[in-house]
Amino acid sequence: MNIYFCGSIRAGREDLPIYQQIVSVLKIYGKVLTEHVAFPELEILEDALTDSDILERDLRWLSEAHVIVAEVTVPSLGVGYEIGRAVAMNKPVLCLFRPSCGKRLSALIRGSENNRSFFVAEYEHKEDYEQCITRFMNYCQQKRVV
Ligand code: 6IA
Repeated sequence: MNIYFCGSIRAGREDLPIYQQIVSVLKIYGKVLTEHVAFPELEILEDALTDSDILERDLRWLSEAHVIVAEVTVPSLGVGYEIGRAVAMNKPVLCLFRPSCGKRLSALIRGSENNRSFFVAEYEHKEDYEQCITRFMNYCQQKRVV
């Protein structure tokens, strides 16, 4: 299974430790195409690429992905864009949101929830999102998305 993980980069890296943990959970289920989102030294690694190279590469991976998992607590234009493109490609999307951040999730993300192809899960602890990811992956396998 190809998994596309989305998390904030230029919008702020404060949730990086959580992205790292999520990626390690996702790796149980398949290949994480965008593991670099959880790399602390991303800025150095990616310096060789122009922004249009990054966009082109990310869209190629998005089209190769079977499922999308996005951590949406830090509001990121890039993550919102990726989610919108994934929906347009009819890919199943799981958004993970931490309510204790004190902000409300965008209506465009929350409003997309349909419990069929677009899921929003709230979590506070690792066990919560582990469970949500397991349920999402099992659901996608049953639906033969993968
Ligand atoms: O707007 P943001 O930068 O927060 O968007 C983050 C999302 O867009 C992530 O889920 C990534 O998949 C994608 N993305 C945005 N920028 C990059 C990037 N930049 N490299 C790979 N994916 C990206 C290079 C690092 C930069 C700080 C020099």
